[in-house]
Amino acid sequence: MTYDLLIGDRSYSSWSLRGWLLFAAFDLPVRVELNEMYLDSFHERLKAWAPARTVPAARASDGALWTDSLAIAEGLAERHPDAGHWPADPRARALARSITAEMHSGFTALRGTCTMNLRVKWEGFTPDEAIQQDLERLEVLWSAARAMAGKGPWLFGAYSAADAFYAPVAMRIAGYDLPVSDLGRAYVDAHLAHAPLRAWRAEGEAQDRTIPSYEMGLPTSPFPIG
Ligand SMILES: N[C@@H](CCC(=O)N[C@@H](CS)C(=O)NCC(=O)O)C(=O)O
Repeated sequence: MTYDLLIGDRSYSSWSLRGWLLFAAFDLPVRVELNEMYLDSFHERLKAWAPARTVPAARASDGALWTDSLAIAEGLAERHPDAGHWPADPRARALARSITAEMHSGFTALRGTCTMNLRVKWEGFTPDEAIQQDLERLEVLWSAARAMAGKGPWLFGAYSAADAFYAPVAMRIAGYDLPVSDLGRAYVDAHLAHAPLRAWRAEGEAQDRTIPSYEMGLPTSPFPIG
């Protein structure tokens, strides 16, 4: 079985990052096709992946098509049960699925205001009340995962799909210098040191495209991955 994955710009597309990590962090080879987001060619190319309308989208060589990151997680877990997308323990697996689904459907203030940008660190960003509530919720979920399964650095011991889904939020915490607990900081640092994520970011830097709508109008310093 081989796979193709359609992604957007690595520096900005948080959903693409999740989708790609579901392959790369689980040693599943995938052929990647990048299309620069929001150009006419991006929307044009997506038509060939219909009914996909957004990235990521993944296609298997047997014709199966997943048009959403959570569907990619479940599709790969179903086809590669030993790859480790979900924890082996049923209770941990239930929690991992729950917090992954919550990331997929929630955290709208944090995700909406603090768009992922792997090109710079923003200086002087002040989180509003809604973002602070999202950060508090993150701590609740991360602590619950650790209490059930975790010796760290990952939420459920070994890297799981839950970590792939929380990787972009970890990048936002790093890139906007958002306040988190020591436990949260250690988790963010684990993502910053994660080899697949570093490789993804380096490729985004090599692409060297700035999308103006992702600019915050704040002073910047280098993004904290070397
Ligand atoms: N629910 C989707 C969300 C994907 C999504 O919103 N992707 C953005 C890029 S990060 C996109 O393709 N936007 C293009 C558009 O909305 O036209 C998933 O989890 O895969």
